[in-house]
Amino acid sequence: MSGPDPQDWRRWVVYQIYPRSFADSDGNGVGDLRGILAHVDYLHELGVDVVWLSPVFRSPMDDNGYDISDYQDVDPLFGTLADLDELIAELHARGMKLVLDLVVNHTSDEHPWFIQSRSSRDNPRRDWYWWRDKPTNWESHFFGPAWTRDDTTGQYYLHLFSAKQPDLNWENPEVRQAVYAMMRWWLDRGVDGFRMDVINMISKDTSLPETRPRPGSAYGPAGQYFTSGPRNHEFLQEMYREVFAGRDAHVLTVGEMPGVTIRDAVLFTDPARHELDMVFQFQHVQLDIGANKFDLLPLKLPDLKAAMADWQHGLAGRGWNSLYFGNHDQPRSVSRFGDDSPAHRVASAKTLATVLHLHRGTPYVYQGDELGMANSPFTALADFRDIETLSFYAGAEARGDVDLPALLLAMARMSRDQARTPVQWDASPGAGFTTGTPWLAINPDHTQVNAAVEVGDPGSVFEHYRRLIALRHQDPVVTDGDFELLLPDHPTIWAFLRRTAGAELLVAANFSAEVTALRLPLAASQAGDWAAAPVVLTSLTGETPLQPPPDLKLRPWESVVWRRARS
Ligand code: TEU
Repeated sequence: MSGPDPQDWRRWVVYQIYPRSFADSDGNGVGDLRGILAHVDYLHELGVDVVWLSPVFRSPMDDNGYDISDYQDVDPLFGTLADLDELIAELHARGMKLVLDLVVNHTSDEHPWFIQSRSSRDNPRRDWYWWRDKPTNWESHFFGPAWTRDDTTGQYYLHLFSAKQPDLNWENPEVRQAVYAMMRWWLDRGVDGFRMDVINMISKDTSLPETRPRPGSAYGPAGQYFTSGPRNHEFLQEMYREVFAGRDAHVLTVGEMPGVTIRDAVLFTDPARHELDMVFQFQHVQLDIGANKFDLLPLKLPDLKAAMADWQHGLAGRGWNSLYFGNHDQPRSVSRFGDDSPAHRVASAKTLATVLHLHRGTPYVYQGDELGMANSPFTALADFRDIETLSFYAGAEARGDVDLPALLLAMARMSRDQARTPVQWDASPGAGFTTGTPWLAINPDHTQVNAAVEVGDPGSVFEHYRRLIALRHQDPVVTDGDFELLLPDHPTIWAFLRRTAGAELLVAANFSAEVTALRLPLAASQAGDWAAAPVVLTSLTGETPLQPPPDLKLRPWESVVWRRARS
């Protein structure tokens, strides 16, 4: 089999590092760049092609670095610019690339641009942010009003997130040029791409209309006035021309886009339009969420399969998918979509990875998912650190309209802090993450779930990820194959085909703790051929499937991948 072109970005696998929680080199309880440097061989062994670093820039850390006060320096908490240069060099030396987080919908209120902007109504940078005499009734993503009054001038400024994250005014060409200059500076320094934070919120409806308030509230969500707004495509095309065009190597770009539709995502990712390589869509991570993220709904597997399949078909041949079940804003995927009980955690973590990575698109491995890390047993308010979680709780407490013990239970399932517990390197008290007191408690299960026991153990989640990533690198059908969902309505089986002219993969996964038997709906002409096809990957390492296709009998959380050539 001839392998895919290693220079083709479509075959790359991305690993996300949340630096605060990855590895702490100096014992202050917070992860840092030297901690990452100590683990680059681990990343290389896993086989990932690209590392995406959540923000390491200077920041007051109101939102753990998503509030930036200097885009061109590293926060002392994480290290120095020289450490970052060294990380770029060490990754490059191993054939890996580095993608930075670009957070330019907003800055910190401590960024010099905002300090100048707020200083007087006639400051030259006044118009770099959104100032109005009267606020609208928009709700911020972190709850409460999206406008805050500034005493210096008596006007209000817009912040779609916290009051310490004022929104930049992208209508102003000086703002855009300042952002592009900063991006070029990083690329010239050796960075290979950008993950762009809420980049579909940069173009607002400039008339800033009132929105419909939530029942019982003065404020309401206003997404329709800033999601994929009127000039969003124009701004991204301008960014492409000003920053990416004409560079020697491909600059990898992914836009984080809450609320993006398939129709818009096609426009954002159609290569002919020169905007972005891919977007993070949110459809499949909102299926179990009701009125807000702590209002939990039961998740039905057919809905999850359909959400993923819709994007496969919607972008096929026109754009490109990104694939994720978890990141620093989502709870642990094995706890949310799998089964984190001791009997099924390992098999279900592998099965989730198999299904995700064998869809068409670029897979994102969130730190710790390759170890099968699960949600922590959080019980008290004091267990949480995240601004989104804490401000939701404070609002609920102030209003008195929510059952607080029930809310704590929901927070334990959905809080962003679940993704942010320290990476579990070994069974020692600090989990190999820190010699000090971790900023957020380490999951007590680290005595069993950790890299030291998993690396090299053929049955581990880590080794399964390694095989899965290697499969993508060896077999072009993983990157190139089209996608066909089988059994869309089956409540617990997730099965699909991937197909190129030369080869075909059959993926079948049991998303339940019950042994499940069924016959796959394959055309009669095809069915016989599959019976002889070799297994290329299984979640139950060392076990052979109970039945060859098309008759399947899958053990609890078993997933199997078969491959055959097509003539
Ligand atoms: O998140 C975008 C976003 O919309 C968040 O509200 C996210 O959907 C939510 O946290 C899920 O519960 C990005 C970053 O990923 C996030 O960490 C930042 O807090 C946010 O932007 C502001 O920069």
